[in-house]
Amino acid sequence: MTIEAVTVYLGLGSNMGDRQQNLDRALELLSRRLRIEKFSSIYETDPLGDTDQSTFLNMACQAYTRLAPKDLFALAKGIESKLGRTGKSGAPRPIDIDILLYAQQVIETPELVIPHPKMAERAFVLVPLAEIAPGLVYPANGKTVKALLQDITEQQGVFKWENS
Ligand code: PH2
Ligand code: MG
Ligand code: MG
Repeated sequence: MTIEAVTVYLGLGSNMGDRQQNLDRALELLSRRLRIEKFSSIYETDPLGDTDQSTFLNMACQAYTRLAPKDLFALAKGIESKLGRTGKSGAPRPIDIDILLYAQQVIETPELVIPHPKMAERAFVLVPLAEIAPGLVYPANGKTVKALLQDITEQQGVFKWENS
């Protein structure tokens, strides 16, 4: 099904193997199917949730696509598998590709929830996202990404990665 092209935001993270190369390869594979318009710097971030794992490299990108949400999700999962991701959702991973926002749509299906349910509380998502889209509006509460970031008191653990 062809649908109208939309702007989407993706969050990428890696904490296994050659993390920077994993991000580069994921972007390269994404760019075969999406028009990547902007990407943030890379940040090294302390693990959130299960803190007993290696530090992450995280970044965000803005893309333009005609893929429907479920097809974009399938693309992201396919690239995760291609780059060697296995195991449970919280486990260390060569690459995690999360759909943060799909236009201003709110989608809640058993497989896929957009906006990403935890994005508003995670500095490792908001810091890179604010770099490329500070004025972007979070549909749930009408706040901008910049405002969401200011709401987070805990911004430690996110450092600009020297190589980026
Ligand atoms: N992803 C998680 C859980 N915790 N912590 C950091 N720093 N970066 C992540 O990408 C991350 C995390 C689940 O996807
Ligand atoms: Mg994910
Ligand atoms: Mg994730």
